[in-house]
Amino acid sequence: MDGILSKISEEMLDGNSKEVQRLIEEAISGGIDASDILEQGLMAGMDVVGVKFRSNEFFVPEVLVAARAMNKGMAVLKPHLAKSGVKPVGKALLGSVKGDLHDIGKNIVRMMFEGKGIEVKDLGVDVPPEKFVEAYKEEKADIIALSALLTTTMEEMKNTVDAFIDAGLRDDVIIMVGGAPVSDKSRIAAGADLYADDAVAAAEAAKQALVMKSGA
Ligand code: B1M
Repeated sequence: MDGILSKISEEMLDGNSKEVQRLIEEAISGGIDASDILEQGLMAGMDVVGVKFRSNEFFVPEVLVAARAMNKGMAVLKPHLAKSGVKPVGKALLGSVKGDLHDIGKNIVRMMFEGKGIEVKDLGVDVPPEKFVEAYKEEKADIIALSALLTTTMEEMKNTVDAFIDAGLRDDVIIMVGGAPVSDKSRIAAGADLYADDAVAAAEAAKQALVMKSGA
């Protein structure tokens, strides 16, 4: 079983979904704990993806390919994680704001969140403020993550924050914003809590906020 976890990471980086799934099955039958496979195989691989993305060694296609392999691996691993009682570090509701149909960056944010052990409910694109609030009531997430790619849709970040205020739920959630035209200045204008300029930073900031929230 030696080295199988790093092999899972390597195959994930190369986007070899089938091999990732096969190795996970082999690791499970070899008695390796599902949480070790998650942390030292898939999540460790996703950390490497993050480093390579930051250093321009990986671009969007490579990230998507690795992320797809991670998802395929997760599908095999999930039932075993549930059995061994591994809980996600928190839950995020993610979406591109109302009027915004761009989702490539949002999808990378989702993969990076999942790579950090954060459960994600992806509400898709063109998500109106009231849908975020409704979904929050149903899902009880910790983080609301808003992606905006157009200067014209950035105001929807503030409208979404305001919808949480109007619903009396603002203090219950951490609201994070991001997307190409978004900056920390726009975060302040929207009344959000966190801003991250890329998907790697977003996942790191989200995990840190969740750890602080849980008081760990
Ligand atoms: Co559009 N588009 N587009 N487009 N599009 C841009 C954004 C634009 C900059 C192009 C340009 O004019 N140079 C421009 C916006 C100008 C502006 O407002 N400042 C623009 C425009 C104008 C439009 C339309 C209005 C065009 C038209 O119809 N006249 C239209 C609007 C549609 C709508 O949304 N209502 C439109 C449509 C489209 C397509 C549908 C054709 C397609 C989207 C396909 C899709 O997403 N499924 C598209 C694309 C592909 C682009 C460009 C070329 C690429 C965007 C992208 O995916 N980048 C873009 C120009 C460009 O950026 N070169 C452009 C790659 C992606 C990985 O980066 O999304 O920035 P990004 O995500 C990053 C970070 O921003 C961050 O992490 C990601 C990874 O590190 N991030 C977060 C993202 N969300 C985050 C959330 C976080 C934290 C970080 O916390 C929650």
